[in-house]
Amino acid sequence: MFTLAKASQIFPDTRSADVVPAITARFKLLSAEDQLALIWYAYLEMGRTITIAAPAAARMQFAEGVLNEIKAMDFVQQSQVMCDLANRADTPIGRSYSNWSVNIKLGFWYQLGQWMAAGSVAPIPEGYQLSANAAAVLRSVQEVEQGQQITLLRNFVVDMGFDPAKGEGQRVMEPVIPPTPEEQRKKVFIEGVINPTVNSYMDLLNANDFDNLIQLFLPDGALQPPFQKPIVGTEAILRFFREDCQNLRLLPERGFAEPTDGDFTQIKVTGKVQTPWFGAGIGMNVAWRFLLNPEGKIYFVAIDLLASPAELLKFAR
Ligand code: ECH
Ligand code: GLY
Ligand code: GLY
Ligand code: GLY
Repeated sequence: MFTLAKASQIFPDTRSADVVPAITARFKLLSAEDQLALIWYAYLEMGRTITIAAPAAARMQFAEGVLNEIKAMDFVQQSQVMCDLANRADTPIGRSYSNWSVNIKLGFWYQLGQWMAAGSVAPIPEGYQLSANAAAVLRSVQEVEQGQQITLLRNFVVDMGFDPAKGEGQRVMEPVIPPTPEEQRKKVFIEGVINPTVNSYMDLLNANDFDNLIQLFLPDGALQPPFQKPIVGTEAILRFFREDCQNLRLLPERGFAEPTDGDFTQIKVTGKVQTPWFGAGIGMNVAWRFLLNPEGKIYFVAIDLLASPAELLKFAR
């Protein structure tokens, strides 16, 4: 009937933002110096139009030791640490970094960025000249929409450091906050979709209620985040929710459901997602592609970052 490979092909007309992996691949070919300078310029420019929220103390405590170590170094050593991270060199700091959850990594760079701006951590050298390739990659980053820009920045940061266990090691993650109390929860409305599983999925994720959210999935169900491989099975998906999905805001707008093979149902929903880092400042255009079994359990859901806002309205039969 359905395999994971077949499930991932539902709604094949959905166009995701292929520019993101394409630009990421070009970025990876640049020297460490170029990578850091490019991120710095892109980050400064974004900061002119949107505000990034300061990370919570609960998150920063995990990076604090390494941050203090870096702060105590001289500029030459600090630049070396940053280049080593970009080069994915095998260093103690590179190994610590690779064990941190995505949000701790982002918080770490947020702090270094603050210190660079304040002059207490080595800045990008004044008048630094990007190579021609780096300048071209920077232009490409500047040309995509903001939701795609922050996805690129996030990708760049996630890929740094040195991970001997290739993602299989023990993760350092911030504590899981309690779910939103029942009486404070809001319910989404999705035009064109009346499906209790899909609505509960959105409402439970918005409430950080991961223990109930995971109940919506089949034990061998899968969730595929944008530009990633599917995460398969209860344990791995629950870990991902706790580690990477706190305080997201899902704003589904409309959708379309239809029966498919073996009494399964496939449902496509489009709308926006906000990350706690940028709040309402950036709405990423996304699609959710659900495949539900006859009992309404989730066998597969993919989240796609859409190529353009026009994709929000595309529901091909
Ligand atoms: C400086 C220069 C030196 C080098 C570096 C620097 C600092 C860079 C900094 C960058 C900060 C970047 C940030 C990016 C945040 C991006 C967040 C994104 C979130 C996307 C979330 C989505 C969620 C989708 C999902 C849905 C589900 O239904 C299931 C779960 C899930 C400048 C110092 C490096 C500081 C903060 C893109 C799409 C909807 C799949 C999660
Ligand atoms: N529609 C704005 C964005 O996704 O960046
Ligand atoms: N790629 C979206 C996330 O994991 O936050
Ligand atoms: N300040 C960003 C976050 O809490 O995720």
